[in-house]
Amino acid sequence: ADPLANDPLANCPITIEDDRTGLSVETLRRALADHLYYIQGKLPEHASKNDFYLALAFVVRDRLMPRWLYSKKNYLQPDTRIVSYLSAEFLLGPHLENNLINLDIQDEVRQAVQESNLDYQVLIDQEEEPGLGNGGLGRLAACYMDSLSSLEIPALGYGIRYEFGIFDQDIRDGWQVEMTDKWLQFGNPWEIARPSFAVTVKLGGHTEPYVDNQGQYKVRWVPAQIVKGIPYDTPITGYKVNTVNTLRLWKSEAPESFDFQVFNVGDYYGAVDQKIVSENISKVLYPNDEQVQGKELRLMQQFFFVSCALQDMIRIHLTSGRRLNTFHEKFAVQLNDTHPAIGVAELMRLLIDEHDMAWDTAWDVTSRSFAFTNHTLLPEALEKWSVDLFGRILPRHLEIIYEINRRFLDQVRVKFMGDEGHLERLSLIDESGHRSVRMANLACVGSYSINGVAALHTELVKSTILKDFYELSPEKFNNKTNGVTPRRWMVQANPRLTNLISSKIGDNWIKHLHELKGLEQYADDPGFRHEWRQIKLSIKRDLAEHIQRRTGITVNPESMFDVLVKRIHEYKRQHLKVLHIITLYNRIKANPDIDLTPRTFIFGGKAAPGYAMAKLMIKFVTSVGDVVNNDPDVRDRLKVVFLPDYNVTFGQRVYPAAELSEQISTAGKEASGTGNMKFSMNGALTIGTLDGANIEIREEVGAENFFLFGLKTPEVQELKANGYNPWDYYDSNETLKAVLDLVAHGHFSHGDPELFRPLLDNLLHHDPFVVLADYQAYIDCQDQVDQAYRDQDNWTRMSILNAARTGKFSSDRSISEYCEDIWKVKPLPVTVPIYDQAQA
Ligand code: B1N
Repeated sequence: ADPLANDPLANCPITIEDDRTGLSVETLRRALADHLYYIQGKLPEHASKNDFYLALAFVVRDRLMPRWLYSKKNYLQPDTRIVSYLSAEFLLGPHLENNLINLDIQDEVRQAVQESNLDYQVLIDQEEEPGLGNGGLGRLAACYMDSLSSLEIPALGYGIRYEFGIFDQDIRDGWQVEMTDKWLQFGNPWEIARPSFAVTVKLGGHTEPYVDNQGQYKVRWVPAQIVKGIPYDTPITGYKVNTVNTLRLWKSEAPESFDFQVFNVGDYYGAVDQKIVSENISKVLYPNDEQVQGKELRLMQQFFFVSCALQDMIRIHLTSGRRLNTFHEKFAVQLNDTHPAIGVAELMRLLIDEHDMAWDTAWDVTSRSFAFTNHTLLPEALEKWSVDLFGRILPRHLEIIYEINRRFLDQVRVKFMGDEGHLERLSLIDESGHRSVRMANLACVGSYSINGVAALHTELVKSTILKDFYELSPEKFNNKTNGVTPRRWMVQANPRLTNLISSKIGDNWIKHLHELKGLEQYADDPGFRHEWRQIKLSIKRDLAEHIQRRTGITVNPESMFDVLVKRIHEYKRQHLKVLHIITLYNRIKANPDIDLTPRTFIFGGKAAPGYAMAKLMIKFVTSVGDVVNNDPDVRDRLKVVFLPDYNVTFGQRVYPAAELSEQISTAGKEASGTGNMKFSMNGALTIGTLDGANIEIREEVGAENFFLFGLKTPEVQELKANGYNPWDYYDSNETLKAVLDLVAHGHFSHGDPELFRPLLDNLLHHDPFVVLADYQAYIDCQDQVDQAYRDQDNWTRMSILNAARTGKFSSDRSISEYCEDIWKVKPLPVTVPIYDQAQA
C-alpha cells in the first residue's frame, strides 16, 4: 500500500520556518547547532571538522526531504512513467555544495555557517567524494541523473553500493601506488538504508523441471547460495525544481537464516565462508576501465544489482496497481553499456519462472523495456563470459539465453538465408574455441534501441562492432552525443566565471545552456576580455598554490596551463604529450636562449592496477618532469606536474584553470570523451584529433577556435591495413629520433636504459595507437598554439567563443533527446503541499 496515502505531514503541518525546513539564517544556524548536539552528539568545543560537516549535511538533507518524499510518491502513481538507469558505476563527486546550488540556498547557508564561526570552504572540503566509478562512463551516469532531476523526469538510478570505490592514488618515487578508498569510514549523511525493501538474489546451483499445481511444465532454479540485497537511497536534487530523484544502490549481505539453518546444518565454517562470499559481492569496484578481466565476482556483481533492481521495479509496478504485462509502460530501462545486460535474461526469468508469464508475452514485455548504450569500440572491453563460468553461477539464465538465441537465430535464418557467417556473428554464443556468452549481442537482441555516445562513435558502431545487428535492425540504432551538467561543471566548479557570465546575460543559461550564445557579442569587448582573463588568472593562481601544497613544485601562474587529465591508457596517448615536452626540452638544450612560450604541463589520472604499460606511462611523465623541472637551462619556462589522485573534486579545480585542453586520442578510439566538454565550457581551447565528441565540439566552436591535428579515422585504418611500420617515422625524423634516443640512453632514468625499454620497444615495433605517425603533426600544431598564446587578446577572444558555443554539450540536451527519442517520457513536476501552502 502507498505509505504516504495518509500524509503524516497533513496532520502535523511543517511550516517553512520550522527548524527542519526553514531557510532564514537564524533558523539555519539553530538547526546546525541542533544537529551537532543531537545527531552528532558533540559539544562545539569537542566537535571535529567532520562533525561540523556532518551536521551541516544533515541540515541540508532535511531541507530536501519534503521534495524527495513527494517525488517518491509520484513514482507510485499508476500512470507515472519512470526512467530506470542501470549502471555498474555512478561517479557522483561531492554532494553538499551541489545540493546547496540546486536548492538555491547557498547564500543563506554560507551566512549561517559564518555566523556560527565556521569556515564554509573547510566544511565543503571535508566531504569524502563517493568515487563509485572509473571515469567517463560513471561520471556520465552522474551527470545524467542530475539532468533527469533538473528536467523533472521521474527517474531511478540503480547500481552497487561499493564499500570501496575507485582506489586512492599515491605517487611514490614517480610510480602509482594504490590505496583503499575508505569513503564510508566517517559516515555518509547522504544515504538512507531501506532494509524493508531488501530482496533476495540466487546464485549457483542447478535447475530442475517440475509440474506446477495448474499442471504447467515449469523450471525451478535450486540455487547453491542466496544473498540479500539491501537498498541505500541517495537523493538526486534538480536545479531549482521540486524533483528529487532517487539513486538506489544495493549492498550485499548474507541472509543468516538461510545459510545457517537450512542449507548448512552442522557446517558452521562452510556457512561462514558463504557469508564472506555474500558480503564480498558489493565490497569493491573493479578498477579496470575498458579492459575486461572475466572474473567470477564481477559477473556476480552485475547479476546481483540487476536482479535487485528488476525485483524492485516489479514491486513498484505492482504497488502502483498495475499488471506485469504493462511493465514496459511503467519503466524505460537504460543499460549503461553491457555491464547490466544480464537484465534481459533476468527479467525473462522473473516474469516466466516467478510470475507465471508465458514466454511470448514475457519476451514482448522484455524487449520493449530495455534500451542499450554502447560506450566503447575497444575489442578488449567487449564483455564475454565463458559458458562454463556463466552456467556455474547462473544456470537458469544460461538456459534462457539458449532459448532466446534459438528463437533469434531462427529469425536471422529467414532474413539471411544460407549465410552462415551472419549466424555465427549474431549468435549470443561465441562458438569459436572456448564457448562464451556475448553480452553485447544479448543487449542488442533484448533492446528496442541501441545508441552510441557521439556522432562518429555511432557510425563506427554501425559499421564495425555491431555491423550485423545494424544490417538486421537498422531502425534500432541512434546517436546520443554525451553531455555534462553545467551545474556542477560551471556553477559549482567555476563560481567566478559563472558570476561574470550571469552579470552580462542573466542566469537562464544554467538551465538552457544554448543561451551562452549571448556571450558572443562580448568577445570583442576589451573590458569583458580583461575581466575574463583576470578570472582565469586568479583561478590559475589558486591552482598553482594547490600544486605547491600537494607536490612541492612551484609553477608560474602566468605560464600557459596545458592540461591532460583522464584515465591513463595507451589509446589516450599521454606518452605523445611527453614526447612533445621532451621536444621542447631538446630545443632549450640546443639553444638555452630560445624564445618559447612558458608552459605548465598538468597531468592527472589513474592507471588500472594490472595495466603495466599505463603504470609505466605515469613513471614516464614523472621522470621527465624531474629532469625538466630541475634543469637550470630550462629556467622554469617549462614545468611538468603530475597531480596524484585525480578525481571529481580535483576535476572541479582543474577545468576552470585550464587554458589548453589536450584531447589527443588516436582517431576512432575515444567513443566520446566528456572532459573535452568541461574544458571548453570553462574557456579552455582544445588541441585535439578528429575523435569522439571532439569533432562536434570543433563544429560548434568553429574550426578557427580549435587546434586540430593528426590522422583521421579512415587514415589510421588505411595506414594499419598497409602494414604500419613505426620505425620508418623514427628513421626519417631527426627530432623524433633525438627524443626517443634521449629516453633510450637513460637521460630520464638516471642512466638506466632498461626502465623505459618496454615503452620504447612498443612504440618502435608495434605502436598500436600510431603515436609516431602523429608525432610531427602534433608538434607542428603545438607550435601554432605557442604562437596563438602570444596574442593574449585574440586568445581570450577564442576562449570566450569556446564557452559561448558549448550549449550543445549540456547533459540536459542529451537527456532531452533520450526522453524524446528512446524513453518516450515527459516531465512531471512535483508538488510539495507545504511549499504550495507557503506560496499561496
Ligand atoms: O565512456 C564515456 C566516453 O565518453 C568515453 O569515451 C569512453 O571511453 C567511456 C568498462 C568502461 N567506455 N567504456 C568504459 C568503463 C568501465 C568498464 O568496466 C568499460 N568507459 C567508457 C562515456 O560515454
